[in-house]
Amino acid sequence: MLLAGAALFAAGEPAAAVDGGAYANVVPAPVTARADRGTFAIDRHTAIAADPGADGVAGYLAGILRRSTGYPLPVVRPGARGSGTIALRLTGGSDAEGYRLDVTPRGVTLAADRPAGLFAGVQTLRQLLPAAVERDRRGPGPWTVPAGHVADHPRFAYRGAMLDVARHFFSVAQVERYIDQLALYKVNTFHLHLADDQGWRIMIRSWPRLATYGGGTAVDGDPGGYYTQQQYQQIVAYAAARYITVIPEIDMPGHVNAALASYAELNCDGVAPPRYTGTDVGFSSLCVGKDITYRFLDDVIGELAAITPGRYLHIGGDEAQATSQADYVAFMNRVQGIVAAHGKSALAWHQVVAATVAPSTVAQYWDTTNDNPSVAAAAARGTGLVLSPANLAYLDMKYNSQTPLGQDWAALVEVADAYGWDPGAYLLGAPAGAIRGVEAPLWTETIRTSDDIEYMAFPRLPAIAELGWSPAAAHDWAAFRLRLGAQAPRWKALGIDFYPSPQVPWV
Ligand code: TNX
Repeated sequence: MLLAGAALFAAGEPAAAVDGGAYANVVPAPVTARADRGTFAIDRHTAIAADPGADGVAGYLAGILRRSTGYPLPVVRPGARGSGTIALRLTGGSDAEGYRLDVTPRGVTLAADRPAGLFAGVQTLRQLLPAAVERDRRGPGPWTVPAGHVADHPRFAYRGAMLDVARHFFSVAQVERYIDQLALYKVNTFHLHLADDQGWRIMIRSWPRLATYGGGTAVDGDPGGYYTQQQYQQIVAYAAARYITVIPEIDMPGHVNAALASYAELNCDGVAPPRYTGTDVGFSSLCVGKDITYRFLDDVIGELAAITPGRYLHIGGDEAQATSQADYVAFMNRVQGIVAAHGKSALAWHQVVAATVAPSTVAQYWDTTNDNPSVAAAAARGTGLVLSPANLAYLDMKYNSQTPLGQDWAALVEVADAYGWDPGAYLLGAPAGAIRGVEAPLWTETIRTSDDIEYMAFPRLPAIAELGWSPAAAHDWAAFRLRLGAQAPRWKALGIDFYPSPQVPWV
């Protein structure tokens, strides 16, 4: 088909996807992609011509290209050069993340209404270049981009990944490394699970022992740690520079042993329990009847809201087995009000639907069945849903019984399982319009290093990311496994330690 000069790979044409070279291998699959005749070559004369407002994206692209090509790639204003440029044009409409990419032998034009769209388009452009462009050392090239055209926009506004830094702590550098990997696949939301039974990972200045004592341990007695507010803001800024919004989670009323251990007065009996380094869930609860609980939460939520630019704070709400149902409902209702009082909206695990769900609250569904009438009913009443079914989207599930890391309580999750569902039609009785998107959580009871994170996230994170971005009509396992296999040289160039699933024909 390439020999015919032009080939259109629209969503839902799996046969074509194999023949289109780089354009057919983009993950997540674009809405439309067409390969044309010819190539554009980046050379030592190439400039990046950025509209005002596109300088941030231009600098990011230049950073990637300069490292591997060794070329200067100056960022200039459009008009300064005619051909030989990579032009980043802002078209000023209201499409939040869509973009158009045109590559001809004369140059590259990437156009989008918003910088976030340009950023998404840059991720596509990276995948059209040789994998060696991802190396952090200069290579010989040639740095060619096949000619063609892409018009693209996401299916869902929320495309998330979660990292649990409570069970094991990860440094700012490790978190930033993961954020860079999320950006590759157009993930736009980073959910940071900051507090759980085993550790409290963010400094709250009005309650400092949460971090200094409650953050001092991790699962198995491994080293703890916490982020200062400045470090947290560094993570938020690093994500924002990649058009990724951070959603911090303080899990409550359960999953709070680290807080209870840090302040005796938060306990109903006034006695602080020891810190916890095991992996059980569902044994701790805030004291729902005590006033100090709500002063504490007002302080915590207030400090977190002040350093979180995104709209959402995640208030947990899962597995509150140590809280009575009446207490749970009263508590979740009150906490949603505290979040609103600090100008934010709540995200909560789906058990929140047992309470009175505020119109702005979004529920995150993690159960392992597609049949949950109370969550579907909430969605029908207007509650937005983010889907993270544990047996499909949890990155801490083992791939198979031999996987050295992870758990298996929800399922063994091979790549085809992670990819094999449709978020828009998954939850029985939930209107498609209630689905805000998908999220791939990575719980870290068994995860200790960046290699561990990557081994569990790759290749399932790109699978979930594609479910979130690509049109339903593009959903095709036979084509996806080929496109996924073609990513391997990029992961190797980036030093990503991935699971080489036997389901995928790795290049
Ligand atoms: C369930 S499902 C949890 C986490 C655990 C995870 C381990 C849900 C919202 N919570 O507390 O870390 O399983 O797979």
